Amino acid sequence: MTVDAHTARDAELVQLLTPEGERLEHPDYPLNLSDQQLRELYRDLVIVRALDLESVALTRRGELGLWPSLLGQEAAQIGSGRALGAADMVFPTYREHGVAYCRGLPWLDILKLFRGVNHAGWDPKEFGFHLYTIVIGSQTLHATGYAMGIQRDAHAIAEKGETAIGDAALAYFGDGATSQGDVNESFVWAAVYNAPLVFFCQNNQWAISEPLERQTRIPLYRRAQGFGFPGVRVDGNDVLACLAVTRRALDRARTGEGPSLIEAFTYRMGAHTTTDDPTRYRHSDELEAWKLKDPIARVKAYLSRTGLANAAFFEEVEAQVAEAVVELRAACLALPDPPPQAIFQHVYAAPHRLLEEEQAAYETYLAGFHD
Ligand SMILES: Cc1ncc(C[n+]2csc(CCOP(=O)(O)OP(=O)(O)O)c2C)c(N)n1
Repeated sequence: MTVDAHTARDAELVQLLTPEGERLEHPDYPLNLSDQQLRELYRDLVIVRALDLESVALTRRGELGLWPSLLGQEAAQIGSGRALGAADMVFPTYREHGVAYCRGLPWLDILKLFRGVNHAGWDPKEFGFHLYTIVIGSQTLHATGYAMGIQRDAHAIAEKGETAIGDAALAYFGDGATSQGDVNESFVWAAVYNAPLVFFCQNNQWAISEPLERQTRIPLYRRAQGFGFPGVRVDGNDVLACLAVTRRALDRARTGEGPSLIEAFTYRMGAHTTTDDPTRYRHSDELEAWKLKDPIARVKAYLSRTGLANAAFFEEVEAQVAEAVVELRAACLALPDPPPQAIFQHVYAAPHRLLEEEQAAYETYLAGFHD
C-alpha cells in the first residue's frame, strides 16, 4: 500500500469520530464511554483551549515571557492524558499543557515557569508529570530510563512472590523531534529492553518553520516497525480515537508487551511560540483546511446530534470557562517575584560546597545595596 507521509490518506488512520461528528467503530479500538464521560471530554477540551488562549493573551500583554500554544492539539492531549492511570509517569516536551491539566497540575504552575518566577516548575512525583523539556527529544531518553526502572522494580517485587501492578511511562514529542538522535536512541533501548513505555508523537506538521517533508520520507508511525515495536497513526483531532489508542498502548506496556509508538496526526493552529510568525512560512489555505477538522467542533456536533448534551450544558461549560479564565488572569498578575536567592535552590539533591560559597558571595553582594 502506498502511504502519503504528509497527508492522512492512509487506510490505517484510526478514527472514531469524524470531523462532521459522526461516530465510527474500529475493531481494534472498542471504546465504551458513558454519556457523562463524553460530556466531560468536551468540557476538558473547551477549558484547555480557553486557558491556552488566555495564556497567549497574557504573553501579548507582557505578563509572560513566551508561550507555546496548544491550539489545535487539544484532542491529542486530552485523549491521551485521560487514558493515563494515576501511577503512570509522563515525560512532556513544552507544549503539553492539556496533558498537565489531566494530571491535575494547576495551570498557574505552568504560567510561573513562563513568567520566570519559578526556576523549574513543580514536583514531578506529585503529579506523575515530569518537568517541561526544552531540549528537543531528550525527555524520550529520560522516559526510557524511567520505564526500565519500572521494569526492574516489577522484577524485584515478583522475586518476593508478590504481583507487581504494572505502571507505564508515556513520552510526548513532536514530528521535528523524530529527527533527533536522542529519540532514535530511546527507540532502540525501549525496544531491546521491552520497556513499558508509550511514545506519543504529536505530528503537528511543523517543526517551527520546517515542514514534515523535511523530517521524513515515510509516515512517522511506520518508523516503529524498523525498531521492532508497533506503531499506529491516529487522527490527532479525534479525542475518542486518541483515548482508545493510548489506552491500548498503555495496557500493552503494563502487561509486558513492550513499547509502542503513537503518531497523532494533528495540526498546530497557532504560532510555534508567541515569538514566531507562521505567516512567513506557511500558506493560509493549509490553516483553513485544518480548521474544518477542529477537535472541539466535532465533539460538540456529536453531543448535539445525539442529544447527549443540550444548550443548557454548553452554556454551563461556557460560564465555567469564562470564570476559569478570569481567575487565571488574576492569579497570574498576583504572582510574587521569587527572592533572588531562590536560584540556588533545587540545583543539587544534596548540599554542595561550591554552590554554598557562591550563594554566600551573592548574598554579600545583595546586602551591599541600600534601598
Ligand atoms: C536539541 C534542540 N535543537 C534545537 C532546538 C530549537 N527548537 C526548539 S522547538 C524546535 C522545533 C520542534 O518541533 P517539533 O519537535 O515538531 O515540536 P513542536 O514544537 O512542533 O510541538 C526546535 C528545532 C531545541 N530546543 N533543542
